[in-house]
Amino acid sequence: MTSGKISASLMCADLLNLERDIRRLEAQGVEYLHLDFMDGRFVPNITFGTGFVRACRAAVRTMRLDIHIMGYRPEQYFAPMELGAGDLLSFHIEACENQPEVLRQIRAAGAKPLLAISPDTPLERLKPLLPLCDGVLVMTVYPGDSGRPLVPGSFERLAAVRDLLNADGRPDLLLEVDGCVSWANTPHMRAAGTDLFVTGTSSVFEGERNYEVTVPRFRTLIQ
Ligand code: S6P
Ligand code: MG
Repeated sequence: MTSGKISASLMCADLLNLERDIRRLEAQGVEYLHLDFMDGRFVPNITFGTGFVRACRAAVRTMRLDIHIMGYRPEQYFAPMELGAGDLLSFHIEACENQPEVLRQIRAAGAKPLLAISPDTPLERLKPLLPLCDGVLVMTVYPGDSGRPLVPGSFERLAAVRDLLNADGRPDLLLEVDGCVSWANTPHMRAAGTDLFVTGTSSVFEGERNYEVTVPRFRTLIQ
């Protein structure tokens, strides 16, 4: 198994000093910048708009964007976000009606499509879509905000998704975990076969956000 990768959740950074934080995360070799796009309906919260996503794409030098849309009709945002090559784009299967077509649109834009799944959604719903996607983002908290508690049974759920991918002959698909990826939870998530870890207030961004210490410490957990 290759080493796990880090996706740093921007909503957990210093919101008044985002460019500085982006540079500091890149200096630590963080691979992805996780952008939580919310529509105020699928989840009550609002974070930022499509123009902000474009600004982040222009700002990153070594990180790739890992865009997580928590909103209905995700496809309406692809063009204004200027979705493009190198981006990861996950959308919730609970918030989208024509999933095969939306997956196709993401791929046509040059991005990698991932299926996001909320904690109470049956995993069987992923099955018919696996041949069309590049991975699965498993929410291990209820979506909508940072700092939420882990949903019980999440380690087993991650392992079940990994089994599903393997059984489908797709061990190459990316397994991403999002929610309470804490110091204590991460080794269990890694053992369940997770590749990509969305880090937030419970690890890399905790306390004073001392990325020079927290990122290398996190890295030791996902080798
Ligand atoms: C939640 C969002 C996440 C959070 C992340 C925060 O709706 O999708 O990406 O930003 O989970 O991490 P933590 O460590 O505060 O739970
Ligand atoms: Mg997220």
